[in-house]
Amino acid sequence: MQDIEVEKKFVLSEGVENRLIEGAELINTKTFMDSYYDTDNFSLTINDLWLRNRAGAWELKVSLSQNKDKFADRYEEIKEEKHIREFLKLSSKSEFNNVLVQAGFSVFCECTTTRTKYRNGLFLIDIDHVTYSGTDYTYSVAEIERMVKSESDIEGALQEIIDFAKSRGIDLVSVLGKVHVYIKNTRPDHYKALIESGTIKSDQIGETD
Ligand code: V4E
Repeated sequence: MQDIEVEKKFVLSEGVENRLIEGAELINTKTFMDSYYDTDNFSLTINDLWLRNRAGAWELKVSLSQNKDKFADRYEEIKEEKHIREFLKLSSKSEFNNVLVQAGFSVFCECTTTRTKYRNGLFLIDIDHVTYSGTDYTYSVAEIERMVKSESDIEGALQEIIDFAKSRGIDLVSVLGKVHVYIKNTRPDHYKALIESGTIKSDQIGETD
């Protein structure tokens, strides 16, 4: 049986990082760059589809949330190029980069994340500090994750994550993802399209430094 990731992101404002990692075991720190792709009319992201290349590896995140008001969003992660081509109905005839260009895709966001991973009991905690090519602002976001064995354990695990965060005095506000933040700050037409499609909700918080 495949484990299911239950995860929730939190705003990483002043003091939150220390409260979150108190008593946790440091696992590692990694830095990686992501390039996110879309067409000129935002055909992927208005449908909550996120295509990226991270260190040569492709990944397409496909929203599984039927209800956009749900507290935790869930995404299927398609990692094989062949399956990404199938999902996006792209030709299998030439090299993936060329096929993307021919189909009108280009990079709209390049971001570099320094991620420090901690473990606290059953919780994995990621602290992400993000910079964006061509801008001078930075964004920080925390994620708490728990693995469960079956769908029926998801709600309980999510509640445990929320209780853990509350016990550390962390605000439970709706947070923007790192790519959302870039779109909001740098791509007004794109942001408008995501608000209109319901992919981003206007009350989601994403303060940059
Ligand atoms: C899923 C998604 C996007 C793609 C980037 O996903 P994200 O989880 O922000 O990045 P990262 O680097 O943590 O990915 P990982 O290393 O875990 O694979 S861009 C926007 N979304 C949707 C989304 C959402 N609806 N809400 C929040 C808080 N974040 C992202």
